[in-house]
Amino acid sequence: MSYRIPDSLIAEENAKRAPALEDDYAALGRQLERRGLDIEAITAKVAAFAVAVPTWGVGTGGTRFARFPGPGEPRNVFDKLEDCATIHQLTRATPTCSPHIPWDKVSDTKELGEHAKALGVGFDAVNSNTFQDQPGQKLSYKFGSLTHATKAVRDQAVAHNIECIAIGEKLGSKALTVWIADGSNFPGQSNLDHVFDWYIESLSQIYASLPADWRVFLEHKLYEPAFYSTVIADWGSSLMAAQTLGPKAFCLVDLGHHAPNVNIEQIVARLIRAGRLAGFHFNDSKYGDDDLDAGSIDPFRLFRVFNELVDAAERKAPGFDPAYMLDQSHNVTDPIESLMVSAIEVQRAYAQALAVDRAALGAAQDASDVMLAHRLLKAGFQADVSPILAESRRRNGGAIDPVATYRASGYRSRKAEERPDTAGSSSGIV
Ligand code: LRH
Ligand code: MN
Repeated sequence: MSYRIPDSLIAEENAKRAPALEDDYAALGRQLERRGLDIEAITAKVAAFAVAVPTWGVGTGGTRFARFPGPGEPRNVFDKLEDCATIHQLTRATPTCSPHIPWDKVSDTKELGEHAKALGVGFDAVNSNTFQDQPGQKLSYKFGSLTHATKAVRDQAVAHNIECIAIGEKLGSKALTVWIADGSNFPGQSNLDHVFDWYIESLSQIYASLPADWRVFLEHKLYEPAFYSTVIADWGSSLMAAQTLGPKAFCLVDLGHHAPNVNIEQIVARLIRAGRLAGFHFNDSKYGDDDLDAGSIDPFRLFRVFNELVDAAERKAPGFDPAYMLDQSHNVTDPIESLMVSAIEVQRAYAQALAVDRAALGAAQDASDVMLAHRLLKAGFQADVSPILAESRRRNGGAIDPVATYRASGYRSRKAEERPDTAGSSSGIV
């Protein structure tokens, strides 16, 4: 029987921290009340907030230079789901995971679904992969996949995406995320217009295979692995494609997929306006698509994104139903600790955005009172909402301090015993 953290240990660890939490929660409640905000209303929303964990994120990630696996690496998707379940057990913020095919492909998908159910984990959007060649694959994706100049390659990539939908259906997913690496490294290498035609031609076939209640999420990315042009490089190309394909096509925003200093929250506002915001791959970055932990480099940016999301929810923006997922690579930390902390930092940005006095902000904006408007927004970001996050975990049966409780459990060293090092286990990215 593989080790699971006993709920009694969580209760024990919580008992040590409950008095301090009650104190801090009451103090924050009084502080927010003075600003006309009800802490209970915020806590209730935070307790209902969920972000999906990437199955590919629970193994140690790497770069093209190296990967330094840690002890107890997940050996296969069954181990990955166990670790996803542990993240949810402690944070109560990650009830679903986002699978990646074929990295998570198994011979018996039904068995995988039952394993996940037994662990109390569900499935969010399924991700296709035509950015790598698989062993035994007939045609290579070296020069592209859904937009390859050769129709047979495009058809092979379309077939893979349709297979991902079939697998996702068995697992209970309701969306397919399509990110393609297609692009060029040399001016002249590809016709920048033809490739978009082929993208629409291929996605139309995938779109036609979507079950009635499914959505397709188009993920744009400025560059990498293509370093001169990328077919779906920005939100404009993604939105053009979504609007061409039909009402079930939406635009997914991976925070790391933009040029430095791009105003991502404004892109979010525009996609909400168009009714085409699919949702997010949350992470953080300083230079390129660094896939660092969400909120670790620029938490104010994450807050500004959530400010747009809370505003859209409050004004009941038509078609507003974003999917929240993490997409990170954990090269130097225990992936479970990084994913727990990242899920909490995403919740923190949400709670801070809920701690903005929106009526006063709107009035200051309408009065062009620049400094008052800015300070009203910053007041949300500057509120230390940690007691709200901990209290929502405690109420949901999670750990007041997930990282401390995880460490107290010895989960990682138990997994190191259970999961003998399998050289070259490709659990993380690369
Ligand atoms: C591309 C990406 C995409 C995933 C991959 C693992 O950079 O963000 O979402 O398929 O990372
Ligand atoms: Mn992504």
